Amino acid sequence: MMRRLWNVFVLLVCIGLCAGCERAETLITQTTPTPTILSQWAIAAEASSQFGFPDWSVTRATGAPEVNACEDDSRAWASARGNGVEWLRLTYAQPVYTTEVRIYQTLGRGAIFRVSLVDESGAAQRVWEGEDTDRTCPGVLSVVVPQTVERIVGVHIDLDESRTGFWNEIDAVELIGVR
Ligand SMILES: [Ca+2]
Repeated sequence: MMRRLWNVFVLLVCIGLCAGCERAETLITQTTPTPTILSQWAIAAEASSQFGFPDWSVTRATGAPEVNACEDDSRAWASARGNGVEWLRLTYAQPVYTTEVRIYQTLGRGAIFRVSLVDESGAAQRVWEGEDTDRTCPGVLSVVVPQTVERIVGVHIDLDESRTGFWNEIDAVELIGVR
């Protein structure tokens, strides 16, 4: 009798342990994954004009920064005329809920007057407008935004080079966001 009771007790303990294991496993699978912050460089670009090709062309604004000086350098994008309204649009491989854009400038800083984010439908939304008063060169214009609702795949930059009367060369544009 005692032995049978003991066997029943052991069986109940095993069932309890297994149920506990199952619950623990369920809890683990329900844990929300940590959001991945992704920093990326443009894979393609187009612009209103370019000074040359391949030097100073739009492709020079793709990829990571290459110029570590304030100078006229063919590894950065430059417009054809350097004295009027221009635009530069970058495309990225991974759509992200964007939190920041960083524009790496290597010459003639001060012409950028508007920055917009392009979502997967192609719609552009303005996130910054004004005057880039920081003259640090080479330098980065950082535009921090509340995390976007739409996933972003592009950055559109508007410049007015009549503000500075000179070429505003852009070496790279970094897009930061949550995947
Ligand atoms: Ca470059």
